[in-house]
Amino acid sequence: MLITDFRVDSPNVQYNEDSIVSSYQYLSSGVERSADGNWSVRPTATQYEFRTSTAVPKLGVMLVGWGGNNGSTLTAGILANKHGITWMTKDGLRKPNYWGSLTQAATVRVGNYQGEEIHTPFSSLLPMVHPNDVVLGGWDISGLNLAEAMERAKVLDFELQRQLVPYMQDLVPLPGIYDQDFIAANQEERADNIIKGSKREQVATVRQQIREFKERTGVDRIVVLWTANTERYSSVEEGLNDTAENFLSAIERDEAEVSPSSLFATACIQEGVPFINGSPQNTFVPGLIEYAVQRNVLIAGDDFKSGQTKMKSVLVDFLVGAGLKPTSIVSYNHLGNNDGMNLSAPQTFRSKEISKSNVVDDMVASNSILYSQGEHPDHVVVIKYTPYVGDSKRAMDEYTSEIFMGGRNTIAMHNTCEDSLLAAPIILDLVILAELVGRIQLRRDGEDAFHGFHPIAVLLSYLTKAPLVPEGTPVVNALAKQRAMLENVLRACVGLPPDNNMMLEFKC
Ligand code: NAI
Ligand code: DG6
Repeated sequence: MLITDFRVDSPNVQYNEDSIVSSYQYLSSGVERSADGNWSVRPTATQYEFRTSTAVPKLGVMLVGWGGNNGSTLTAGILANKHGITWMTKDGLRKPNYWGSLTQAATVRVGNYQGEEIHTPFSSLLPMVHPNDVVLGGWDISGLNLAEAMERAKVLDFELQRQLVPYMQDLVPLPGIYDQDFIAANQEERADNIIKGSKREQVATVRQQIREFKERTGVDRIVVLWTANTERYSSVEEGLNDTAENFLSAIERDEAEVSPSSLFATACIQEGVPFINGSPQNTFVPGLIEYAVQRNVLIAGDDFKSGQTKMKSVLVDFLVGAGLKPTSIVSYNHLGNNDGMNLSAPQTFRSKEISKSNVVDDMVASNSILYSQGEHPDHVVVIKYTPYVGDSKRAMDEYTSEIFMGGRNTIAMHNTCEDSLLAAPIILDLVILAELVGRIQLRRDGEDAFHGFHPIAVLLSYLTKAPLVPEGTPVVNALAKQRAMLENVLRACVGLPPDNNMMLEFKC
């Protein structure tokens, strides 16, 4: 059964006019090693207080790459939902939905009522922005309006597109920062909507564009998200981008190695606006990370975790968790959209190859019964541009594992799906959760003042292939763990314990 409206009845939770305050005991465990080499594991209990503002703002979402497949598909999806647009297909009448969005289409268990499991929408855990209320805007180096961009993307049914044109034809992307050195040469043809000037001037222009958008739309908060082309990696060099100071002076000097995505992120940090990177490149060079932390502005990334990788972060977790040893993972995919065309250049492909390749590391490292020190499965990632299939990506995976007594198990998978229909709901979750995370404050026992989470938003890891984390923080790729982290933190904010699945009440 689904309940959408509930209150937590506990002396540890207070519902105030503009906030929910919960007093929370965080149970964990610490590991220690004595001088004589003996290990001990000690349960720990730390008291926290969470304070979540319940004032849901009017949210502006500015997409870099707004006119791309993801950007136009997300815009169309929101407008279709908002205006209740239905459309006929050969399979019958279709209605808009937000399927694929964790916040909008997934539930969490809150308890049991007379033997029946009770769930609530993820979005009912804490007050969140509703996607229909989001005000969209953004940039693109291609000047097509959003109706034309939707047509170019060839993702949505014609009958739906036809009805959306009046809502989308007046939406025109702002000019973006184009640097042909960072994306494939084959993108040059569409680059007709460009911010001119030095890098310092480009940052100033983006800042001005953000301010004007805020003023024009009257939004309370803005989140910026990069869903533009995958860039090549920037070279990380001492004196160039290794510290915040060096990075900022590299912009002043108009250094060639500062990428457009890093310039957008800089403008956002200077405007105090969260910036999320949905592509795989190293936008967040060390100096930029240091800058975001100094300014305490939320950053998150990298690379949406949509299809093949999501499956991988489930399957390998299952195999290793079951005591089976994946020894070879071969992930092949072909696609024919503009993303595929851009990734056909070796340097941009390399960025994607890196983010797709590191996703099993934590699962392999978790089991040294199966893997010896430094051992890793063979892991191959292939992407081929095949124009004919358009946005409908084909992903083929082969997982070979060693099993009991020298046996071998091979699992092969074939997945066909419109890439942008997987990515668009993830973009929504990223911006909705980034906004929410900004409204949560916490303090540990002994701390005087409330403060926000660390500006590197690890809580959004579920949605990214290569989660950006503060130095020294373990990177978690396993999907179930990522979801549990997010869900349990939100539960803590309303004083609910983690769902431990013990169900002891049924075992006596
Ligand atoms: P797309 O190529 O259709 O859209 C990208 C848009 O960005 C284009 O319209 C392009 O003109 C624009 N652009 C390029 N550089 C720009 C800049 N500097 N400033 C402003 N606009 C710029 O690609 P798509 O399919 O929308 O994907 C977007 C990004 O998301 C890609 O990097 C892709 O690798 C990444 N991604 C996509 C996933 C998916 O499932 N669709 C999953 C994971 C990541
Ligand atoms: C081909 O791999 C193009 C890419 O942009 C992917 O479609 C995207 O990164 C999604 O990857 P995955 O592994 O999450 O399906």
